[in-house]
This record gives sequence, C-alpha cells and structure tokens, in this order.
Amino acid sequence: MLNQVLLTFAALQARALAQSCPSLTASYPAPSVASGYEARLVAQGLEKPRGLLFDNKGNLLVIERGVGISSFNVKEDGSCVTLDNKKTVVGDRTLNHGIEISDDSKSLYASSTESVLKYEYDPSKQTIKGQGQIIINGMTTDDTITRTLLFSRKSKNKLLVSRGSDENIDLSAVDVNGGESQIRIFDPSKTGQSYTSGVTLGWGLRNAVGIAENPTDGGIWSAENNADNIERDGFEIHENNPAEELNYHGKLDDANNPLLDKNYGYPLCYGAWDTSEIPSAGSLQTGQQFAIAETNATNQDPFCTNDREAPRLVFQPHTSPLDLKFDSKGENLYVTLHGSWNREDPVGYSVSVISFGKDGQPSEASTSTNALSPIIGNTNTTACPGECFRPVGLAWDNKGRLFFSSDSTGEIYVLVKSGGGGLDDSKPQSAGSTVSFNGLSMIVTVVACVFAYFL
Ligand SMILES: *[C@@H]1O[C@H](CO)[C@@H](O)[C@H](O)[C@H]1NC(C)=O
Ligand SMILES: *[C@@H]1O[C@H](CO)[C@@H](O)[C@H](O)[C@H]1NC(C)=O
Ligand SMILES: [Ca+2]
Repeated sequence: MLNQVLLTFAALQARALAQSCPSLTASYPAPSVASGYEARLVAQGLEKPRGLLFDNKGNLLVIERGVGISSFNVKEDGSCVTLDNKKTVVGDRTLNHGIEISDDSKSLYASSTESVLKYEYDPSKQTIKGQGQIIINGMTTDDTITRTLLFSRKSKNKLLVSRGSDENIDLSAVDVNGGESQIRIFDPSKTGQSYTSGVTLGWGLRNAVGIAENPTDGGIWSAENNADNIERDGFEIHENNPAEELNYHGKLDDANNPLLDKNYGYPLCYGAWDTSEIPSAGSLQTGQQFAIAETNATNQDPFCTNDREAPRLVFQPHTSPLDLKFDSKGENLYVTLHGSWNREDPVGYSVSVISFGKDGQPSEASTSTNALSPIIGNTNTTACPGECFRPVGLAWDNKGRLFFSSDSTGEIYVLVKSGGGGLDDSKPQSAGSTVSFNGLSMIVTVVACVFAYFL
C-alpha cells in the first residue's frame, strides 16, 4: 500500500517536472551528460545552425547556413526555457557562420565567405531596417568558408575577424600580405574595408574558428583547426598529429602588446600531440611545434621553437574546436568540438570546458593532454558523424544558461546545472522560480530514495 502511494506520488511529481520543462526528443541516442549538468533540446528543424547570440531583449538570433538570420523568442516557465515564435530576420543565403551585435543591440553583424555585413536592428521587433552594408570584403578562399566575428567588450570599437586558409596546407600563408590564416582587427563603423587593410592581431593560424575575450583581463584567445593528412620525413602521421591549438594573443587595450602581429606557425610549424608517432622527434614534447618536410624535417624544428609562437594548450587532433565562450569570472572557457571527419576512430562531438586560473591563463600546462573536460557528448561516437549531433555555436543567456547549436542535426540545446540553474552562477538567477523547481526535484529525489528502500 505504502509502495503504491509512493509510486503514484513519484509518478505524479515526475510528470509535473516533465510538464514544467518539456524537452524535444532527438532522433539519435540521448546524449551523455556529465554529472551535475542537464541538457535540454529546445529547437529542431533548423537549417545548419551555426553562430548564435542573444540580443538585449533576450531573443535568440541564429545564423542558419544558406538561409540567413532567424530569431526565436525565449519563453520562461520557472527555470525552464523553451524557444518559440521563430521568424526570419535577414534572408541572405550567403550568410554562413559569424554573428555579432553591438552593446545596445542596434547594430547586427554577420559574415559570408566573402564579406562582413552590418544591419540596423530593432530588438523589440526582431527586424532590420533597409539592407545590410558591406563593412569588410575580399575574404573569399577556396577551402575554409567561415569568418568568425568577435567584438571586444574591453576595448572600444574593435571587431576581430578570423579568416582561414585557401587549402589544407596553404603555402601562401607564409606571406602576411596575402591575408590567409589570420585574425585582423577592424573599426566596425567604417564601410568597404578590404580584409588585408585590418590590423593583424595574429597570423600563421590555419583556421582559428573560435575567438574569445577573457572578461576579467581582456586577454584574447583563439582555437585553431589544424591541418589534415600531414607527413614528416615521408611518413604519414595525421591520425594523432598535429594537435588542435589554443593560442593566446594578449590584450587589445595593451598599447605594447608583445603578441600583436605574431606568427603562430602555420603552414611551416605544427603543435605536437602524440610525439611517439613523429619521426625523429628528439626531445619534442606535446604542445611544442615541429616542422614538416619530405626529408630532414628535424633541421627546421629549432626555427619552429624559436621563431614561432607556441600554443598555450593543445587538444586531440581532429576534434575541431569551433566556438569559445568564457564565463563572467573568466574561470571557465567553454568550447564546442565539431568532431572529426577523416580519422579512423571519430573524436570530438562534444561541448567541453577548460579551466582558467586567476592569472588569466589555462590551469593546465601547455604540455597537458587533459585540458578538456566534456560536459555533453554523443553516447556512441562510432556512429559519428552520421548519427551524431555536432556542436558549433555557443551563447549565454542573461541567467547564465549556455545554449549551443548543432548544424548536422539542425538543433539547439541548452545546458544548465542539475535543477535548472545557470552554468555561470555570477549571472543573475530567477530566484523565486528556481527555488520552487529545486524544491520539487528534491521531493522527487527523496520519494525515489524512499521507494527504492521499500523495494
Ligand atoms: C639530411 O641531413 C643529412 C645530415 O645533416 C645530410 O647529409 C643530407 O644531405 C640531408 N638531406 C637532405 C635531402 O637535405
Ligand atoms: C554504435 O554505432 C555503431 C555504428 O553505427 C554500431 O555498429 C554499434 O552497434 C553502436 N553501438 C552501440 C552500443 O549502440
Ligand atoms: Ca601553431
């Protein structure tokens, strides 16, 4: 009898919870989520969602590759969020990845392979006025197509634009004037600027898709997607080398930034991951850079160590880091890993977190192979990329919940702490409703424990 009562009570509570926070059902096995976190699928049926952000009225804006910019209203019910009322903000099929917005949400920016466009935006209606203006152009390449945008929040009027290589190993990137594999800084109030007219923040960065600014000290970080199919001394070593890299670019408001205009190695030097598979590795360690050549590549290794800026962290090759977002205390850097496409055993396909210290630098050493802690990933990566979600863009809402897009499955997820709170707990919380939700889940937990005891 007691069992029955408890069972009914538990079922009722569970249903109340489920009703209070609906989650859509994925067409693939439910993702694995690290303990202490919850993931909820909040949108489906999008066309390759890439970059995303919130405007200052709390609407979510998303770039759908080959479609344009769409918006969703966010509906809140306690700690539970759902996306609603999708509409097209900009219908421009050339837009494919980058999105940014000014602090007052009146200027919206988006990128195509060729250009950065600026739109006059009204966040209360989610509409633009007139046409987009081309503020930067001359960026088309044959290989990489994304142009990531990042507004500095520390240093006024600086828009960072990352542009990748023209081919896998692009020898033209040895010339800074070519404009391949670089991050440049632009004044967003000017129009019609050619990419190569921007100030070079860093170069020799094959395809630095992720860029982020540490909100505590203004340090700029980028995540590089490294080369495929590389060889050294005639040996193919691409399965476990080179590493994906996290590079540091100093602070934009530092007039004497020693890292301004530095070269980070590509296409001559590459971060090492598994040194046991690199011929004539000598004393080379994980995280240091090595040269590639048909013969005697070792002779060039000192150049890579001495004349090129080394990564601050390295990640497993082929994991494809795409977006980077710091929390408001600069203690955690979240990263989307889009996953491999030409590795025997698929890797990546997760959202992970990197720990940062009070000094504004990663907690792990540059030689570490453990810098990433996964939060959400696919349960069966053997089925990837076919049957897997592939994380791309990240965005914080004003309660510290972290949203991410998956382009392969056309979805948007939200990550919260168990019980519904934000991952970034220095952002304001919805106090009343969060408490009642926590109360409810506690009852369910207690009831479930009692029930288990009686069984
Ligand atoms: C490789 O290095 C060795 C020893 O320094 C040298 O004898 C040889 O000529 C080099 N080979 C090439 C192709 O540079
Ligand atoms: C994982 O996916 C592979 C490839 O689709 C499949 O063969 C295998 O059975 C799956 N494993 C599990 C445990 O589902
Ligand atoms: Ca490098």
